[in-house]
Amino acid sequence: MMNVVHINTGAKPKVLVTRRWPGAVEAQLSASYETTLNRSDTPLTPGELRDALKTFDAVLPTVTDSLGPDALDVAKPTTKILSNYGVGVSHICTESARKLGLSVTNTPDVLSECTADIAMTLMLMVARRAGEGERELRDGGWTGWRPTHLVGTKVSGKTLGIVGYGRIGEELARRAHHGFGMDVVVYNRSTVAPERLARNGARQVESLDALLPLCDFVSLHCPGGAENRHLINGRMLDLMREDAFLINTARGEVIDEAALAHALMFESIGGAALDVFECEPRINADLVQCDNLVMLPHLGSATREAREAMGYRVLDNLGDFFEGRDPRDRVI
Ligand code: 8YV
Repeated sequence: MMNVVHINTGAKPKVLVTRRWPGAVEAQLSASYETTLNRSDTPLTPGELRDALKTFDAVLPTVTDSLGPDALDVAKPTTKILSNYGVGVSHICTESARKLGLSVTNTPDVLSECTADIAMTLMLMVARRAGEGERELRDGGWTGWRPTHLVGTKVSGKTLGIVGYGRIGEELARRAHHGFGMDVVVYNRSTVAPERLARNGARQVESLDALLPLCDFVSLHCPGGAENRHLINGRMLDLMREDAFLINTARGEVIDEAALAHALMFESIGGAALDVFECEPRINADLVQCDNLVMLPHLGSATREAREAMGYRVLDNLGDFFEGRDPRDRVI
């Protein structure tokens, strides 16, 4: 059960923050609105979310609040805006939100660099076998240097395929091309402006089928949700080179995890590195067995800087909304 603390009273809009946020942002929210904080930091149940929609003018959810048709099944909501903390909004059912007349905003831009940094971290970790090395060392199994020990794959100068050339994809391209001399190939559902590609020496190909066989590394930066569910399935994994690596910092559902576990176990690809999972925080038991897999617990935006900036971006959106302007990051 959520342990809530009410702060302030008066005619200010009533705002619910569903998880703990950085202290400075919670303080600012409490100063600006009649704010309810979730001190227990446990995710809300669908029932609690429905109650919240009948009580608060604004609900500030995160990826751990599943706002599907069930949680959004409220006849006459008091809530007018879901101001999401995070850029991805695939946990919010667009159709139900539209039906209820809810505005929905997200927090783009401010986490792009940090998420691209994590994608680069994962590329390096999986190619250079950093996870395996750390496990060996901590387990007391390191017997010392030798020429054949934990030999990995060179990253610099290789070909990187980016699936989804939005802000995060472009930031990764910048790092990979200018920092690591990588050749960047892009698959994106719409045509990317030539100058955006040129900045990172990138070229766009027409399909995922065309992209995958070209790449030493494939990094996913497309939205999650129904439209991209299992975009990377067994057939797509078969199109990857047998020494190529798959990186996912987007959303877990973009990859068919059972197919990935199969590809990793049979070494039909070189390895994978995941920051996001299909059923977070539960991890597919087969994946855990795979040594050629690096896993992080959804850390893409987990820096002090990004997490504060995400909070202030929510404050910007709320300010716009309650002062009668169109929120800068409106997605619905
Ligand atoms: C967030 C993310 O930390 O912004 C996103 O979409 O995946 C992460 O960076 C998390 O989703 C907060 O809702």
